[in-house]
Amino acid sequence: MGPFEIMGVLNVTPDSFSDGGTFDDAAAAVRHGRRLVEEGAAIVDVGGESTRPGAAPVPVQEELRRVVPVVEGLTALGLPARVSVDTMKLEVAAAAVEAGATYVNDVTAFRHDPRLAALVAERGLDCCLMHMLGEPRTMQADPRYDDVVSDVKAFLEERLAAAVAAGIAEQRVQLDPGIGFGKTLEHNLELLRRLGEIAAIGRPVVLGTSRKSFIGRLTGRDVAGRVHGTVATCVLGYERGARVFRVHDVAAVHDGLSVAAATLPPDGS
Ligand code: HH2
Repeated sequence: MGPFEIMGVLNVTPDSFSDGGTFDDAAAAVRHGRRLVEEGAAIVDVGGESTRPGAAPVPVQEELRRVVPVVEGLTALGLPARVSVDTMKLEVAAAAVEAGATYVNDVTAFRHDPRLAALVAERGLDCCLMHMLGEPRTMQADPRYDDVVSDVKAFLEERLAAAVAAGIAEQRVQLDPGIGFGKTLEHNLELLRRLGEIAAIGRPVVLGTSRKSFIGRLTGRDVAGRVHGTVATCVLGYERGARVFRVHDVAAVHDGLSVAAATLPPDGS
């Protein structure tokens, strides 16, 4: 892995908060995935279920119908990038892996279905374990922590231990503080300020700030206007130890991180 990796977001959903409905045709989604890689994505994260606050769960057959053809299409292109599947469902992860995905991004960190951990272990896949308080339907209703950074860190350490206990090699695991998942504006900012405490766990930190509402709160911009704010969070996150950046605007973030990486030592110290 270089000094940083970009995970390009490819949502094949009618209702994602920033790109919903744009790529609900598989061929258009595959074309966009190729473009993300051309712009610098090392991972393309294919998702068929929105996890925005208040989102309704998607039936498994529908999620399979959305995700599998896109993973197949991207794999067939032989791109210089890994394909990731953003799902909490075993059936969807298993089918995506059969279609060529080698990375599982589960926003429940294997709590929704622990059999996902067994799949990742057996197939030697990479995975991202993310912190979320509650579930998407209700997570933004008055989230509370003793200390958000310590609580998130303890959670990620516990989920890392559970993943290793399930047979996943530690070097396959990346950790994500879950910006916006059961967090107020102040919780998100505190996590970004003290991201180094999460990086100190010793696994690569994934940061998913892209176009999120806290950037809108700070800038007054709608989703399409949040790219500059997103780049700022990625550059600062990189300085504080994040190494994988899950974003929609790959070209802009790649530019920002290339400059940041050239001006900072690669270990962020
Ligand atoms: N954020 C979203 C979805 N998946 N996965 C990880 N690891 N980290 C994140 O921060 C993260 C994630 C939400 O963003 P998006 O995919 O753009 O929207 P939606 O959930 O509405 O599809």
